[in-house]
Amino acid sequence: MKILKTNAADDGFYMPAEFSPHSGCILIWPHRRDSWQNGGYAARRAFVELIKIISLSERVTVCARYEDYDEARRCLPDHVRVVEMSSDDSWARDVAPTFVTNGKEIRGIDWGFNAWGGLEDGLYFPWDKDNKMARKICDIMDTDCYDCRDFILEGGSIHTDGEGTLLTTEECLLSKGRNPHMTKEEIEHKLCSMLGVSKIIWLKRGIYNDETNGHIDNICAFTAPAEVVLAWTDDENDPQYEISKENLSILENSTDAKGRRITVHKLPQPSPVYVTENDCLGLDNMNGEPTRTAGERLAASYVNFYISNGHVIIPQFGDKNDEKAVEILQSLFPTRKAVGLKTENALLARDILIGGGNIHCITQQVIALNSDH
Ligand code: KQY
Repeated sequence: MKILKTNAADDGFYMPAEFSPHSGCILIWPHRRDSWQNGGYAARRAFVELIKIISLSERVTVCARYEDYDEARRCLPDHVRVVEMSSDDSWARDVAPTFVTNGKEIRGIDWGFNAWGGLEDGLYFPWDKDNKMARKICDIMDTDCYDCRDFILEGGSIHTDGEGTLLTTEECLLSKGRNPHMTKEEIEHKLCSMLGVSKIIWLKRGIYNDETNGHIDNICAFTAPAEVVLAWTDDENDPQYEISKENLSILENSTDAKGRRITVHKLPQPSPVYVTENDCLGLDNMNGEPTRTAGERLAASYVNFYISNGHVIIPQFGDKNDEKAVEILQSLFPTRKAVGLKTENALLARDILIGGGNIHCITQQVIALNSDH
């Protein structure tokens, strides 16, 4: 594996859209007892059910710490690859490399990671093991790796259409805890030069109370070039209403890199999901402080879905809008099967949500070369 100091776009590389073919998917076995309640057992069950679906149509690699390797290996199907790797938590979208291609070769980008805001408003300390994962994963995947550690970025804070357009939020990318020394224009320049995009659509804010400073992957996602889904509520009393309305207006008044207007599909929000006393009892403290408070609103959203080669896998919260979300996404992805993440007696997505994110946040796609398909 070579460590590259050049810019990916100058080398002819770009980031494809998530709905392009994948060669695989990377996840990290959950272990933090202050992120995942009750020792992480419910979260692990959710991860395993998710992995079973993803691995029907693409190769899944799970990184597990030394202490967890045996258990991960025992719980996961034989065809899933388990590799030993240190980590601080389990958010593969944010700590694994962003993969880019020139059509003939795949390379990874190793961004700086500081746990969503470092000492300013980050969510845990230390984060050095997470920060080293992208490079290690490039080694396993046999891809060269761009060294972009001087720029803090998480995979969940960007979405591309693979045709030159990138979606992000100001709340996140302009936050004080990431790259405060850079102007918005400098950040745009960095994204264009590393991801091969030429147009950035800046939404204002992400999902209400999203502790990542409003990652895009919870509020808006491309479903096709010039088509997005946007998390939506009609409830004017919900703080989410103003946020979604403002973003809708931005999207409706934007064109993409190819000059096309954006079609926006509203994806209804689940009713607010709150942390319960019982949830709190199952969580360890972090440095003596609780990580969750009973009554706290979690950043639930159906937009946090994962697109595998064969499926679109959607969080489910036991809500009246669960089926509606699956129906809408099925109509937008006619060549894939839309499925909700649940079993008969468990709301698996809620078990992931307690940790602070959902399906998209715990999965990182490995892109495929066209010749692989
Ligand atoms: O990408 C994400 N949504 C990760 C959130 C991390 C929360 C840590 N408890």
